[in-house]
Amino acid sequence: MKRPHYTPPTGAPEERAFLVGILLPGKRREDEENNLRELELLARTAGADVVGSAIQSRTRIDGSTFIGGGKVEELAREAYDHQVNLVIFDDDLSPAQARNIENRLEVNVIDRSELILDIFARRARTKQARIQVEIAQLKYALPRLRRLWDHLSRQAGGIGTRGPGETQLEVDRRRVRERVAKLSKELDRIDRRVKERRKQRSSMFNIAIAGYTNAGKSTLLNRLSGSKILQSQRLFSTLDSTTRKVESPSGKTFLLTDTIGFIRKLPPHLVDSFRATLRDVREADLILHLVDVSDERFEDHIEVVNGVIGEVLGGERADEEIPTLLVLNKSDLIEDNALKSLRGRYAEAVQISASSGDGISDLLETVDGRMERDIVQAVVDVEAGDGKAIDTVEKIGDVLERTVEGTRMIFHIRVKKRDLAALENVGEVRVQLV
Ligand SMILES: Nc1nc2c(ncn2[C@@H]2O[C@H](COP(=O)(O)OP(=O)(O)OP(=O)(O)O)[C@@H](O)[C@H]2O)c(=O)[nH]1
Ligand SMILES: [Mg+2]
Repeated sequence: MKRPHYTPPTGAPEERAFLVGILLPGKRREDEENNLRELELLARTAGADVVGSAIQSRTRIDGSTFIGGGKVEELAREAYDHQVNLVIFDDDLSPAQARNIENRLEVNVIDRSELILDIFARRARTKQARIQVEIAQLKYALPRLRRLWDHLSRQAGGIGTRGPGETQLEVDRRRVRERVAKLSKELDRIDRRVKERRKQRSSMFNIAIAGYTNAGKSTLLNRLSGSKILQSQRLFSTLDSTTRKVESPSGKTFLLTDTIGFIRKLPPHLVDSFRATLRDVREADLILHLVDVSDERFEDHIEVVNGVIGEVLGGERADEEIPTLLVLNKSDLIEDNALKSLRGRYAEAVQISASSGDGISDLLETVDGRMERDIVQAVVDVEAGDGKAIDTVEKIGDVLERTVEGTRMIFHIRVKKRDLAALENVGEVRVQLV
């Protein structure tokens, strides 16, 4: 049950894909064309050969076939003419819609979510990433099991292979649910181990790089930390978080984390199961929101990223806004005039080129300033015998000096403002800002 639908033939000739977008009233054709370009990039990343595409204008979405019966006929002709073996819709299809279209076209039909899931499945390297992807895939497949059976019967062909009865489907559904439960438990275990390791860095200033896929996040982390994480033109090169220690110009150290990229219509199951990986974003003291300004749609990308960050924060820290610094990347690819106008529009943002190194010192200085604003020095006065309180102080604060006065222990610490409250909650502690 690993990859229930759309398993590309390994080593076989490439898949020949045809892309379909839909244009509803009030939407701009230009935007849909851009969406299809991005879909093409995704399809290529998944190893398919894109041989054609079409944008269908519709006044409304058809419940049973999404684009309407007539258009499905047209599509069937196109698919035949182009010798296509895969049709990819830019919008999400319901299980029934996908099934109906497939039955007519007699080739596999997938939507953007399924394609993204497939790419994630190919890219996942670590155990954690693989489990996260598999959970998302299974949850996606659950309401679509009947369609999977249709695929199988189509391949087998003939009478008597018409697919399962309800009982068989029920058994399958139960198996999928059991597998999800088992994987979730395993993920929790990994997650707890990671959490343990992370505890040690809670007193450090944590910065997460977030951004649209391909914005240059890994390139920036490499530039700032001298690491060599894979940076590539393909989408979703990074599926695991990497954290590195970086020193600012004034000598303050912070932890910088590069994590998965976001994209328009990132399947919700995926965001959900990548919660552990995205913890770095959720628990950051500062988010560097990296934007590829050489992409003509970068403003849409900013919106998408803000949306996903909102989802990631949902629940925890929902009412708290994590300080964010907008970083305009790939400035080497645009004209001076355009740069100037960007500077006017995003006065607070920093312009950089992660690949050439331009603007990096500005960025570090700005980060330095943000840390300065967020970190305070405090004197904490604790009962010397209160082991728990002392533990907490040492964990939360960066201890500069420790002295004993009678029965009291006095700490001079640097501490994040948002951790002050936690300090005041343990035992007999007196905190005084200096
Ligand atoms: N010209 C130019 N190219 C850049 C710059 N920063 C990154 N790139 C290129 O952009 C592509 C994507 O960079 P990555 O660092 O892999 O992007 P990412 O945000 O980590 O992407 P994912 O991990 O796939 O989400 C690579 O080909 C980089 O060489 C830049 O400042 N200027
Ligand atoms: Mg990356």
